[in-house]
Amino acid sequence: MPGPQLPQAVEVCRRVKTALPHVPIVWGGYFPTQHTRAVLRAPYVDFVVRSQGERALAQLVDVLRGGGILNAVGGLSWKAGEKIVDNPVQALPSLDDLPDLPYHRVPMERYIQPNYLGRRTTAHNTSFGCPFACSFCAVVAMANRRWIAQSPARVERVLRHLVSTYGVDGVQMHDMDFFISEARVAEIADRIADLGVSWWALGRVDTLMHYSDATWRAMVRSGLKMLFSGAEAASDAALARMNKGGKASASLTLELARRMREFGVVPEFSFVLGSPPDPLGDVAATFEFIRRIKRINPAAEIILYTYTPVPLEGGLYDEAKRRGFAFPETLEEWVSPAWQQLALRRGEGLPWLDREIRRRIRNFERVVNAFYPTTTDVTLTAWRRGLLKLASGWRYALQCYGAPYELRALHHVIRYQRPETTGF
Ligand code: B12
Repeated sequence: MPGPQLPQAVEVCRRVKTALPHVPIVWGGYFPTQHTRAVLRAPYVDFVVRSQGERALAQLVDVLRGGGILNAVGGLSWKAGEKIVDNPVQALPSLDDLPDLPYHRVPMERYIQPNYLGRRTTAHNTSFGCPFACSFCAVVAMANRRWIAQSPARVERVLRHLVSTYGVDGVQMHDMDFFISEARVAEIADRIADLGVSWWALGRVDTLMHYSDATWRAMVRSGLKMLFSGAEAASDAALARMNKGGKASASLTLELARRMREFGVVPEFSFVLGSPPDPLGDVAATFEFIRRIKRINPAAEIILYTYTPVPLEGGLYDEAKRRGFAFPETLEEWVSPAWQQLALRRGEGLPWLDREIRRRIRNFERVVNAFYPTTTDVTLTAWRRGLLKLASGWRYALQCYGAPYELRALHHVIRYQRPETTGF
């Protein structure tokens, strides 16, 4: 991923390359897939694996050991003298054909944490990819609109193993989109219903509104507690500009908030704020929309991001380039504090988001989060929640979001956790 771990990766690789120049260094994942050239320009990175990694990494190791040809490794980018060669990505292997993860080889206790879902929560990916092509999303470059999934039987087997061997009672399904196939999800729900596991996953608003009540009931029975959806925007025109696709619409988001209230599942809606061409208008409309969501379902979590380009030609990226945006060309530039901030999607350093717009977003966020404290923070006691609500009530009622210094001070005292940075 881009972000805080990048400086560490650069530093470690630089040192390894100096100490052990013969050791090949391979990068993979979201960041190298999107910014292959910048990564391979570094003298301390030899290879980049783009897209899915399991098979490609094994193939590369075989070639490096046995002396085969690099062109045969799917999705590999490599240096041939001055030139960089990009091998095509191969068909994605079926996830059921990949071996089970060897959990016993890692200290699993370190990957099991208490949170809103359970006392012993861990993560699992049941699928890879997403068939949509939203113009702000890094998944598109990674999966190129393909989607492959573990069968319900495989998912059941993995979860049973996690429960019986490690005492897991909560699972975050970290899939790019867990809910693409209703039949698969319904069967998974039936198969894991007796496990006593609470779970969380991400899905599209339109997909979830399309699900039958019977499937929703099965999901609830099986322990679904919270569900993340990209609401993205307050208007259908903005959704179209984002190339959200499907049947996504702002009114459907409101309907999902209502439906999830009925089923007792907490929705987590994320927004991509301040997109060109009218960032200020977009921000104001989104604030109003969020207030409507909260009226319908006060438990809904709200996560505010600002549009941060991903290198997808066409759509928003073209508009961003027209406004003077350009990605760094070297890793050294990427690890600078300014680009680290940008990678966090909070709006720093984007030509179309001036200080005033960023300030408005942060102030609004501060007031909403105080008036509706997150349900996911298990350390927030009832009186702390009450205090936050009391202190912010007048601001929320009067829509007076400016300069909320007292709330900032309060958030310092009552250590407040943002869902997007803690895993929810
Ligand atoms: C879990 C998660 C988090 C967790 C991370 C928890 C943790 N401790 O790891 C939390 C909630 C903390 C988080 C935070 C953030 N996240 Co996040 N997160 C994810 C999520 C849901 C899953 C990532 C994951 O672990 N996948 C499982 C691994 C196994 O899969 P994978 O990364 O795809 O890896 C495969 C290939 O990429 C490849 N591969 C990966 N690494 C390597 C290495 C080598 C050598 C090789 C050969 C191959 C290879 O092989 C793997 C198997 O096929 C993704 C969305 C998604 N579903 O993928 C977003 C995602 C990665 N996050 C994203 C963002 C933006 C953020 C934040 C910036 C949000 C914010 N504003 O705070 C922060 C940044 C945090 C940081 N430190 O950088 C974006 C990245 C955008 C981008 N441009 O790249 C994503 C893609 C979501 C999105 N759709 O936009 N995130």
